Amino acid sequence: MACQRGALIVLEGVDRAGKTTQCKMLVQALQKSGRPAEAMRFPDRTTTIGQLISAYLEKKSELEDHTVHLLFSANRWELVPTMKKKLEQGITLVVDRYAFSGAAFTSAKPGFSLEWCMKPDVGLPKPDLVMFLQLSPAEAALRGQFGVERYETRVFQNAVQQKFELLMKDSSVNWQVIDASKSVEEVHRDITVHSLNAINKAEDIPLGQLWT
Ligand code: ADP
Ligand code: 2DT
Repeated sequence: MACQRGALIVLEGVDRAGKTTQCKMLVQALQKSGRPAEAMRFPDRTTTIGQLISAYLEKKSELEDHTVHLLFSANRWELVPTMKKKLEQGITLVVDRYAFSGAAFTSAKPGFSLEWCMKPDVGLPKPDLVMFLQLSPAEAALRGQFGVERYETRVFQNAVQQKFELLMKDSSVNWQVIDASKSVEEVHRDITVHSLNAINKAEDIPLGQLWT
């Protein structure tokens, strides 16, 4: 008998919203409750393409803006066969950033339309659930300083937040806004409720294609 597929669950949000913390907690909680689950993150810096992206983010190399945008997208596409295989095996994937970060970050740069930025990711596996961890810049500031990587400035992060807000207007994607200012445990509870819902629904419907 074919096993029911796993769900594709994505966490998005600005810097320090708690994405990494919550992805880890969600995967652990799902595994503990007997549901196969694995964490993924984009960019995946372990691949050859990912290493080019990582050097760019660490400011060890320069890449033309269109070029790096397409590399971020290629980094997702190169993982698609693995993702599909795992989902088909019934494994739920909990993904830290996806195409939404891709479109939001590049379109926050001058001269890039959101529409152009979305194009290379059209047709990727469509998440069953995208949770946007909402946190104000003031609250993010309480969680520590910005890091030293590219994009980690207040002005740029504010521009990115505005682009995320545009992306969230798209009702073809199952967006859920999570109040990320609550305690780690409270946020985890909210995220778990939405995730269990998505996992149950995903069992009965085929995996979709993003932005088609
Ligand atoms: P992101 O991956 O979104 O950048 P992290 O999960 O790395 O965020 O969290 C950023 C910082 O904020 C870490 O020091 C983490 O311990 C802390 N943090 C995460 N969630 C919360 C929360 N709900 N309340 C307070 N601090 C948090
Ligand atoms: P972290 O590894 O700390 O999440 O930082 N980004 C990410 C893009 O510009 N485009 C993308 O497609 C993705 C997935 C967001 C990664 C940085 O790279 C940005 C922050």
